[in-house]
Amino acid sequence: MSTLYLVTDGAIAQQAGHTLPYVVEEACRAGVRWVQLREKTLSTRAFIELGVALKRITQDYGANLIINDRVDVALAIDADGVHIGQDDMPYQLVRTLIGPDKLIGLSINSETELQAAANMDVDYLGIATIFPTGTKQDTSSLLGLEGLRALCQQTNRPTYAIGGINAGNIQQIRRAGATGAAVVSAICGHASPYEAARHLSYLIDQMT
Ligand code: TZP
Ligand code: MG
Repeated sequence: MSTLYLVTDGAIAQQAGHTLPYVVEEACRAGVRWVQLREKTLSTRAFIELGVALKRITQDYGANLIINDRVDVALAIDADGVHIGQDDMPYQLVRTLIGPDKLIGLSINSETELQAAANMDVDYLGIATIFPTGTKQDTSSLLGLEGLRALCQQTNRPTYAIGGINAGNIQQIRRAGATGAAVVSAICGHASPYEAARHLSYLIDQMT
């Protein structure tokens, strides 16, 4: 299973001339098995409709569909899990609401946050933010490769790095000890999401 993780951004996809279902289908076709639906501006109704459309695609490929922030949306569409950040619903509440069988990912940016996550039964850690990125405005402080390495050394959980990852640096992410890499613009904003995903997954999975 590829360790490349696609996080969606409808606006970036649209600028590149794509719909999100198209991007997700192309990425899955290229081997991506982790897809996170991350929508900050959609109405709840539109979010659910998009989630249902993406679930049909991810299910066909046996890919995990994770919903960012919105536990209610994840429950409504029977997604595979939820991704939460430090300001979102606390882990224990999310787990109670979605049950033991669903996946939960948690974003962390520091050793303190890593330690706090130690007694949570999270399925993976998102490690943010690695490199400068134009995709998210309110990013946590930049960790760089050394910061990523330090955090990865202190946990046995699967770790997915995010922030400014592209074909030029994705191999360094694995060299620093992360399980995988999560990308937004490198796939959503590419003229060919299929080619981008295929190349990125080739580069990162070559390192495993
Ligand atoms: N969290 C930290 S950085 C980021 C998120 C969602 C955006 C990463 O986007 P890109 O385009 O892969 O740099
Ligand atoms: Mg969040």
